[in-house]
Amino acid sequence: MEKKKFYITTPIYYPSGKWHIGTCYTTIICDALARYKRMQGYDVFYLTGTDEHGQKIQKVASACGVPVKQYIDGVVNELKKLWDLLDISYDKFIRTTDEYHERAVQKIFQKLYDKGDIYKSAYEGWYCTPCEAFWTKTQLVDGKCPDCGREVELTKEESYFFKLSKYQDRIQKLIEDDKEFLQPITRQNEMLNNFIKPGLQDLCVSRTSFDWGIKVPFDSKHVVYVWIDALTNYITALGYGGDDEELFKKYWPADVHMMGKEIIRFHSIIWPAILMALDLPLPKKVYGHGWLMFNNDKMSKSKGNIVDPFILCERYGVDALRYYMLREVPFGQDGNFTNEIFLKLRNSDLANDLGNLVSRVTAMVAQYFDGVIPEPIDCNDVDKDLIAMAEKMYPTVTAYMDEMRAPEALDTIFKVIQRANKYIDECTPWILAKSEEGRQRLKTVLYNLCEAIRMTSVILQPFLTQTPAKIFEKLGIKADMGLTGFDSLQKFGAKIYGLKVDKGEQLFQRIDIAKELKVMDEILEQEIKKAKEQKKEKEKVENVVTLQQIGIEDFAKIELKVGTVLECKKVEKADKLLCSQIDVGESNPRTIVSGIAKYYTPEDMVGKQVIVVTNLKPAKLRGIESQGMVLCAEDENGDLALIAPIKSVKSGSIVG
Ligand code: ME8
Repeated sequence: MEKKKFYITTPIYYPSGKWHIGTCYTTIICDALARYKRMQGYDVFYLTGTDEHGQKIQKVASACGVPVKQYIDGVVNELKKLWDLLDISYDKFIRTTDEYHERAVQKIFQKLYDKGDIYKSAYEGWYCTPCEAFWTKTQLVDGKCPDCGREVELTKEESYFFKLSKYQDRIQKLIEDDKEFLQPITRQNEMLNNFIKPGLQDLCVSRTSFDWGIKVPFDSKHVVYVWIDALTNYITALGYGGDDEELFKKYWPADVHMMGKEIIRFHSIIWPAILMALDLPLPKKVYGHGWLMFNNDKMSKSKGNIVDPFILCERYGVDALRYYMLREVPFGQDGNFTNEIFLKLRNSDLANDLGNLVSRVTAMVAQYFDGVIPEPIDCNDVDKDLIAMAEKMYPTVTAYMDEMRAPEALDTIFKVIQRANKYIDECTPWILAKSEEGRQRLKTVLYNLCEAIRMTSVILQPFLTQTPAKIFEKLGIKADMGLTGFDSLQKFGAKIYGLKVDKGEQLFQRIDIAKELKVMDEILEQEIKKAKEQKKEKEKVENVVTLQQIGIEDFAKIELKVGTVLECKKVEKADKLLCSQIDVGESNPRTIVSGIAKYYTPEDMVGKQVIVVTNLKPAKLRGIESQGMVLCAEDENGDLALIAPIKSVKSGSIVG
């Protein structure tokens, strides 16, 4: 029988270069789902990748003085390392700079244009360069970008538009009628009321103000702008628009597009409209998860309040991080990360509940039965309770996973683990071991415990990628024994007796929480310090790169002359200002006020030659009309120096 397919995607990631645990959330949850479905026998295709075009990335790369592609290659390598570290089992990694994607996007753009769904017009809006977003005037907050609070520019440019408005009714019907399409359900009203019902506007889908993008095939002045390039990755990755569409035929439509809540709008409105325009089937589900916050605050690179997944995995293990992510973020809501809860959860669930269970049971098998799992003899009621829970576990967890409720799924598994620990206390193996009759009973007890451990380890495999294999090894279970797949979960009672256990090392060493918290706080402090420094650096770079290049004719508009300071005095009640009389070769000296009193005394100034901007509009400073500006250089520490010719020249000499 042909396997059922399951196509799951994460968004493509911006190559922003600093990865925090929040960024890992989408890939980890998708990974657990993909692994779960694979173990259920589905033919799974799990797609992730990177979103590499746009002005922002072009600017960052040019600020680093590296060709854009080369810069991104480095960042993408780092991201792939992270996914490897976290055992993300993706089947394909798409980059929007991959040639096949670029070609397919051009074909798609052409097709939409030929169909009349893309047309040329002009766009006028307020543009925020760092966010790469256009805003209408009413969306601005105090005249600034509503997302990042930075300055915006009024921009008008010729653009191509996608006729989103044409699909308004069909999109509304889709969200209203297909209750499965957009999940969780709360998002449906949000989309309907905030975006769809007020009216969908046509969408700007090309830009001419930068060139780091895919060229519009019939108009090379334009590059394809963000969403047509980014969203179509879900089909181009399968070969749509290329030479071989076999994967596309097999896997499309997607079963789940998973993403954070901030980009649901694009996936539940724009993406289906593009697919409608292309006459393609729609994805079955768009799922918007909540955010992972840090100490209840939004994680952000610029705040520095980010937790580095590389550090966490190195210190506490990959499974500890995966466990936290899957366990702590409730269905569709925001989750919170604190170092303390992370460490406590690792100690209580992984080291105590799971780790101790495994080490206690393997130690008892070693002590009482020479390390060989005994064959059970009979069952009593206490056994039945444990057995019933273990047998119910698979259907319950499956139902939760079908609804993407990983926390409840893990809770179900850990309840069985806790039940097994309680079972030890109820059965008191150490007392049973003292009598011959007790030893007979002990066989059943230890078998049941080993079987409960096996079953929980089997079902933990999609969630924790390293611990289950270690447990199987301890129980003497090999991959080819048919004891590690989901089909072995239907019934309690697998043939594991006779296997030789190996207690080996502890699965999770307990952590001294107070001590570790100190270490983590120190790491965080350093991150925050680093972020502050980087922010300063970045602002400087942004200031430099946002200045447009000018032609010589623009430079010629500025008149610069050498001046000689004849007199200089402090400006009253103004600590920073000096007022100088400067000879710039005219009939009278100019009065010029400068903010340099912290660096130069009036005595220092007299007799000095300086460079003066002589055609600057006069401005009043503290009631004095300043008739020009003296040029200075300032370094990043705020230290300041006057600019002067290196040998004395005639006052009024032209600089240029
Ligand atoms: O949005 N908690 O890329 P991206 C949970 N390129 N999830 C988080 C998170 C947090 N603190 N921070 C980030 C993009 N994410 C676009 C997508 S798709 C056609 C284009 C998640 O790198 C975020 O919600 O900003 C998203 O799902 C993923 O990381 C990539 O975000």
